Amino acid sequence: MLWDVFVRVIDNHGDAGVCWRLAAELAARGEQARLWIDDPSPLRWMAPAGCAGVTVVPWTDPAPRLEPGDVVIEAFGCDPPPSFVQGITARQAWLNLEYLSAEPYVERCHRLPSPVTQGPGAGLTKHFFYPGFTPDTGGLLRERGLGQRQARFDREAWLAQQGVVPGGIRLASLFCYEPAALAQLLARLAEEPTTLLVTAGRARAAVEAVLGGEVRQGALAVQYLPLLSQRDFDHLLWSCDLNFVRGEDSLVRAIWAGKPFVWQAYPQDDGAHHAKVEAFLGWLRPPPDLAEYFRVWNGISTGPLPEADPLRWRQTAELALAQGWALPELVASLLQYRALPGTAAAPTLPPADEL
Ligand code: TRH
Repeated sequence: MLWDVFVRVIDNHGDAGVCWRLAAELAARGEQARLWIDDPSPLRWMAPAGCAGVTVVPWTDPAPRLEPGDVVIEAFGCDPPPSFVQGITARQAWLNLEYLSAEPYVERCHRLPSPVTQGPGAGLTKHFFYPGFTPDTGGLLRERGLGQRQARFDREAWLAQQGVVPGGIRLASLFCYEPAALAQLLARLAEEPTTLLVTAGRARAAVEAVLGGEVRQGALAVQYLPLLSQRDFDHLLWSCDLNFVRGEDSLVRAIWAGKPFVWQAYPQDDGAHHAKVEAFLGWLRPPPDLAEYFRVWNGISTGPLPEADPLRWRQTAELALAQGWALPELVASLLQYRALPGTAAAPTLPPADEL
């Protein structure tokens, strides 16, 4: 089947990152995908090799005139162009893919219909589709073959390629916005030999704002990374003993890495991200010191970063990995949904997921 995936890049990398991953995984499962994106430039570094089965369609104004495929996925309510919507009929499934959250509304809203009352699509019905952390949601995106890739991964060789000599010391990665506790974190990491691999963009700027031009503080050495491909971003997470991630896509990748992680939710002016963090902690069930660590990192608590017990941190990460693997896989959920009667005819059942 042909899937049209629409996304607008608002800011940061998550919109493009999630939708590229989704399109690539549809293609890996034998589907054809067109990724309509208003700013394809991040894909040059995220996915330099492209992907067979995925066509990137620059979403220009006016939009290219293409007939809708079999399924339309509108990511994060981005409103496909009217000229395209005109061609959608009841034959197509039209889904509004929403942001990942562990909040309870996700289960309630997953698959709810959203009748279109205005514009060229009036009379049609879209359906919400929510990734999530329970069996009654679409689940988490996890590509086939991830386990095999991890098993084949050569950590030392990859680190050497990045010019990193781990030398038995603690290795941490940092992908964050501008957490208030950053200076505190750097000081804490500087207490024992640590190399901190800082990702390009906001994380780097935030670290530079604390350290200035210095790349050493106490026992801490900072190394700035270039923008990595999504594959190499995974390799980074697999290589480190501790990962700081942000937004949604890298959170999922940190879970799959199975290594201790701390997550910074996308900060919202009204503090809505606090509920998101708490809901995630409800799923993760970390020990209290680690939960407090998440809260301080997200500005929910103003106290000092607690000393988290590394062993229990590792156990939490292992539990998250196991819980994550037990969830539905997002692309498999989409394929199953598409095959249901009433969501437009589907010729075959989806391939069984590797679970
Ligand atoms: O970049 P983000 O902060 O994206 C955010 C969130 O998705 C947020 O919810 C959304 O509202 C906002 O954007 C607009 O974090 P996220 O979601 O983890 O996406 C980062 C993507 O970038 C992910 O696919 C990994 C990828 N990446 C690389 O491929 N290479 C890199 O070097 C880095 C730093 C990231």
